Amino acid sequence: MKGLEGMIGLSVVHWHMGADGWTFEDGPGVIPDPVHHARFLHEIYTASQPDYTGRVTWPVLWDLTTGKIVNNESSEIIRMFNSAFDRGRRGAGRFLSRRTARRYRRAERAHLRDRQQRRLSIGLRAQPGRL
Ligand SMILES: N[C@@H](CCC(=O)N[C@@H](CS)C(=O)NCC(=O)O)C(=O)O
Repeated sequence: MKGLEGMIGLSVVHWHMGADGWTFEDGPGVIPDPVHHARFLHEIYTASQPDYTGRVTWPVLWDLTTGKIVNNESSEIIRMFNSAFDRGRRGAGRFLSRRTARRYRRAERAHLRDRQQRRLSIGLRAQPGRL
């Protein structure tokens, strides 16, 4: 994808999330973690930040140079891949076409607006006496 296969590795967790979260347990489609040889995804979060206690979700973008998680937000990772590697790499295309990227941003804005409106109306219902 975008000619980045040689630059960006890929690991895939097991489809089943157990009591201790996502694992790299052997299974269909699983690609083990070659950096930490982690058994659980949470090991990767604590390798990045030892006192991490938040949610452990995928995707995760890991930086081999700094030894830290760069980002775990899919929409931001897509945006980074779409723009970060464009300059100076001949032959590397865009991850999304400009048109698709525009549509994606529009849909994302609409989604955020909807979510905000829903939260607002839930907030108003929860506090009917206020405002
Ligand atoms: N902020 C994340 C959320 C990702 C997310 O919820 N991933 C799911 C798998 S598709 C997950 O790991 N869920 C585990 C959990 O919520 O505990 C994103 O949209 O990229």
